[in-house]
Amino acid sequence: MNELFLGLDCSTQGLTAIIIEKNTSGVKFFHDLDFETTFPHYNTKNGVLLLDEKTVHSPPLIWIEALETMFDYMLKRGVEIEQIKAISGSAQQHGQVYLNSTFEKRLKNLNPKLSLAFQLEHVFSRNTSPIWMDSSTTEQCEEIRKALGGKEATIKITGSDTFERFSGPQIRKFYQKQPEKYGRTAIIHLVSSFLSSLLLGKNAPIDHGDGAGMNLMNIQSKKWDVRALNATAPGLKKKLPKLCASHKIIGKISPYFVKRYGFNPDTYIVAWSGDNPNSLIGVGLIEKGKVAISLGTSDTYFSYLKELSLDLKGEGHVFSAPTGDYMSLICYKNGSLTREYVKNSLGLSWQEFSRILMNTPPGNLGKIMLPYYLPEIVPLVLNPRIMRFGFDKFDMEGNVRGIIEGQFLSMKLHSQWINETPKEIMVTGGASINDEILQTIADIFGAHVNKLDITNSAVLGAALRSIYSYTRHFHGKISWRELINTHSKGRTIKRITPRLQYRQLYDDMVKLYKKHEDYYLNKGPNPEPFRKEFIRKYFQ
Ligand code: XUL
Repeated sequence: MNELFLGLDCSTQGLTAIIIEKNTSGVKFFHDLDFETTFPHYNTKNGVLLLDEKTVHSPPLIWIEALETMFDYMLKRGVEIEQIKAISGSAQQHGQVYLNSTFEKRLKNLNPKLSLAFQLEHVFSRNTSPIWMDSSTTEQCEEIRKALGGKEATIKITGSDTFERFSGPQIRKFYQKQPEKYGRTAIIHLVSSFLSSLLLGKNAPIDHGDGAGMNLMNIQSKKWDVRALNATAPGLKKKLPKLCASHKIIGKISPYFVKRYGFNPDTYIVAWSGDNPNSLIGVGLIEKGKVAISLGTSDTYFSYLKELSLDLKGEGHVFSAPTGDYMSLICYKNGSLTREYVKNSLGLSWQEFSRILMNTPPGNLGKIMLPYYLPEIVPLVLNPRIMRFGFDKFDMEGNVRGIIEGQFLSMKLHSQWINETPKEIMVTGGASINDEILQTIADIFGAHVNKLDITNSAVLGAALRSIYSYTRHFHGKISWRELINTHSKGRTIKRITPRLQYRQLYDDMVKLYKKHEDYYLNKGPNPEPFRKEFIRKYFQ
């Protein structure tokens, strides 16, 4: 009999679904919905509402409408919905959904004849949700960090320093600026636990992976940390869902979906998690030695950690991994939107962009770009500006190579704390289809880059997590290795080799890049003589 498993991924820009079977690597169903174009009535740009340069929200109702539109589409396509055994999901991390006291009552009394978005329109105590792109909470970050005893103490308690986009500082800002609305908030979900609550028909727990991105969960005990709660907002504990292990089966699907879409009443819901923890599974990182780079709206660099190992400098994060171990992560806000901005401002198609990248010399003739089109997380840049050294915005070649080298030199520089010199990099996310970008990554890191046939590894990871939990529940043991071997291992469709002749050049260029970053951000010495020296060494 066909045992099907559904994974969903609610990212910044869209919702994706995948259906797979337990014992074969084939994909039974795959579909993507883009928020901006499918739901234009929410007036989002790339799925977000830019309220001001630092304040970035999304309308949570769009996520509900996307979920039901996806199920409508599955029905229309004749998907064997009743054969789905378990569902898990992935969502952009950190974003919060603020709900009033009617939320759970409404979830329990949904009318299957009416749409979900219609019935849940009034459950919000805040109509928009701050998301991970928001950087408006510097003040609150400082207050919480101070209350927890400083940066190192904060990192030791929560796994990360306080960050503008993390849920705790965001909740504190809401409490400070809109205390009445905070008072009327019965529960605060993450995007992941919000969506799993819909499927479950009641409030769902937050899993340890996504919980670690809040500055509220103790990274050792995996419980809400009383000191962090107190430093954030009064009465917060009562407003937070429970925490649970990422592999937990949190219940069966709500009768609403059984009646409206024909799901089997015995379909199990597995805790949802953040997109990065899900990707870790999707690309098959369950042991040390490999790292992954995700090229999405955000670019992230992550790896599996057997043991808790913190970045006391404070740029990176440690989250719980779906395996119950840990993962390290560094997140860059200037990902695909910045690449797209540079491409568009030069009037290029992606094909032309790639051709230029292929035909320009590694090292960019000594031209250096600091790629801060948006406020940046690593390093912290709150007043963004693209900085060019040795060229201007009209130099087509300089800009194309400049943006790609700038992004990945920065990634190489700021990932050094992980202490893992990768020999293999798994690359995922939309831009991973671009071989020229992947070649630049391979050259800069001096590592093989593996390109996968499924670019959305988060949605694949979600489906795999649902298989893992279901099988563990019904058949006892299942190993991650077994699952990864069946579903992730054979997905490498291309292996890009680093060109050894550029190793020394890029080692020097990372140092040169750092001098430019120090100059611009920390008032360091003028890097121009070093840039000239680099040009003399490699291009004259
Ligand atoms: C991770 C982060 C982003 C979001 C967007 O810390 O902020 O990667 O999860 O998808």
